[in-house]
Amino acid sequence: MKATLPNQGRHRPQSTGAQIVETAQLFQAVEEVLVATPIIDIHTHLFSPSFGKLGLWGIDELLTYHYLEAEFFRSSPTTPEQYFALSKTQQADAIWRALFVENTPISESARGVVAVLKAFELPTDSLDLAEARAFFQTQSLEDHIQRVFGIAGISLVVMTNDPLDPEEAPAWLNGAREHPQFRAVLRLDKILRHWAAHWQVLAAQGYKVDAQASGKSAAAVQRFLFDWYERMHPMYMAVSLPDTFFYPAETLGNHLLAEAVLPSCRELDLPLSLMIGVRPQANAALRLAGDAVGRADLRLLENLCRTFPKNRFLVSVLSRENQHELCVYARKFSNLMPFGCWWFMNNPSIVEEITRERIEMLGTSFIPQHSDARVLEQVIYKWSNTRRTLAPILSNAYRLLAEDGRGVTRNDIQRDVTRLFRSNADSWMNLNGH
Ligand code: FIX
Ligand code: ZN
Repeated sequence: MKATLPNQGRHRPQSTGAQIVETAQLFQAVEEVLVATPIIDIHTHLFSPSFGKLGLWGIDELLTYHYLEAEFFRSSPTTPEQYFALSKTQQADAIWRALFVENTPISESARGVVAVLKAFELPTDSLDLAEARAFFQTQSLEDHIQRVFGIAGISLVVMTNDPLDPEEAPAWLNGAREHPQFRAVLRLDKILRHWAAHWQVLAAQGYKVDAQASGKSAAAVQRFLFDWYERMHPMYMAVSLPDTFFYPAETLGNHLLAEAVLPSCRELDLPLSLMIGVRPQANAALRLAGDAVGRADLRLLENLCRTFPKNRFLVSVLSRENQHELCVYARKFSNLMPFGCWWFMNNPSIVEEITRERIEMLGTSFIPQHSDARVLEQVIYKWSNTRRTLAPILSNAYRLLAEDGRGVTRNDIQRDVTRLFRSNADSWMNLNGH
């Protein structure tokens, strides 16, 4: 006797609000819902206008993005020393010439710049940047932000804010104005990874800390975090961790993580974002472009999620080899939320693999993507690429479901896309539906 699959033979009551979408129409329905659903971008390096020059935008910043700098050095005889001695304009001209004129811009990051130029109806094959520069120079930032967010289909970006950054901290202390579409994050790398170089800044501000983070240092760090929580109202706390990071381990960073950061996150009801797998400065001559990737021992996640069950961990991993383990750990611990296809993962070939295995193992209980945008207009191509990559993946998941006995309505598709790109973040970060 042929096994019957669940629901086979029984007619599922029509879902309210819409009919079952025919299999042949699934791709179009998913595409339309993805385009129509404003996305919450949960990790960027963007800044709202009140941070002035910290907020990067325009063609010269787009071209001198560290992803493109790394590619430039492979297609030009210019050495990093020679390049970094140039002005920003000269650097952008050099990158445009090498990657967009002398070669075809088919890499993910180069194609992204082409997509931005096209979005503003600027020429995408000019020999120079005169017309593009003239366009961006005539934009007023607030209007430009609204236009960029509209094209990108995003409602909110979450920033990366470092209370120990000498340029950024004064902006907060001088009362940086909150912006409804830019929410803050309390970034902790200088505390958890570079304490030796930064503890004296806290001490100078009156926090009773010492070089060994001994005695009441952890309590003082907690007070520091509470004070900055009041200033920033962050969505979460965050740290980027090398591939060699492990927990537990007798390290100063782990001591502060367990005794200061995680208790503060519990007290303030904030997730902690762990971005794991950087091999810092594999080639320091490339500066921001010099970081590489390494596979981490993700048993650290098992240990953290089990040891701190009342903490919520937002996790992105940089090694392709770690992605599958991250999905398995997310199945074991509901206080673990995988997010994004980070950095070297944010390429369609890998985004497809990661997203398919996440859907297969986690359903819609994960956050598929973040942009990591450092330059405002990058959200345009990073989110159009995400929608382009996800539409076939999600519609294929629905096709398989239909073949196995259950159709979906447009309401089902809207509910799923909203969960993936909004309410998973909203519920974890108390965004209150922004
Ligand atoms: O630690 C991070 O937030 C990383 O995303 C950055 O350090 C990295 O340079 C980046 O921008 C990757 O996209
Ligand atoms: Zn980042």
